[in-house]
Amino acid sequence: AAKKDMLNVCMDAKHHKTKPGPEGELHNQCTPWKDNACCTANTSMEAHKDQSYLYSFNWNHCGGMKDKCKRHFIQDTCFYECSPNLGPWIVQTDTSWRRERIMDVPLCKEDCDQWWNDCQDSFTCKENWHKGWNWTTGSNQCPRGSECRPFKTVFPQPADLCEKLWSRSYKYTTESQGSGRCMQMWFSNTEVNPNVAVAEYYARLAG
Ligand code: FOL
Repeated sequence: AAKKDMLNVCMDAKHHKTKPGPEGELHNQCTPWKDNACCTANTSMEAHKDQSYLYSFNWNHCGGMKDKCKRHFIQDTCFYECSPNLGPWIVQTDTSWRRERIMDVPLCKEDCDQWWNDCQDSFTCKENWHKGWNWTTGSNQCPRGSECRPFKTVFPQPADLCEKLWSRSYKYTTESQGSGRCMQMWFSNTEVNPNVAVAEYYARLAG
């Protein structure tokens, strides 16, 4: 696609707006995207709930996920739902719940490493959280035959977590926050969105 089609866009997925724009207020951890977002204020609220209406996804499928781990999943949800800078990594997909997805978004090392570190005392039964759950109760439960194990056993390295969890939405990188070469899930609401420049860089590379 042409470069201009990659910048400042929203993917065609379950809860995304058709076009990015200001939201005034976004909830808590989604606040950094309030000036230009693909999520609505309501989506940003739901992003902070256990088993929200977004995907009825249960973070606590192997007992309570620790808060310090959960905040990374909330941030991932904010980034996935709100970022208008994912254009260079949007691909078509053939699933019931979305027409487009992201693939191989280069995630900054700190974002992935910290996520992995903070989840070391939480548990899960699956490596890929997109597929293969038991949904008979309405939210995801561990499928028959799977076992709850520590995150470290399921995801031995940070890259295993960031790349395998959402079917390669992310690519692990050794680039640092602020380098202009990787995308940040975490940035302060007082700084300009650092991912704007990163998307421009990768859109230019893609021609
Ligand atoms: N975060 C990021 N970074 N990338 C993503 O792609 C992403 N996706 C979700 C949330 N955060 C994300 C959405 N999560 C199902 C499970 C998880 C989910 C959405 C839907 C689900 O219904 N799974 C079914 C299969 C559905 C199908 O593929 O048709 C299952 O078998 O468990």
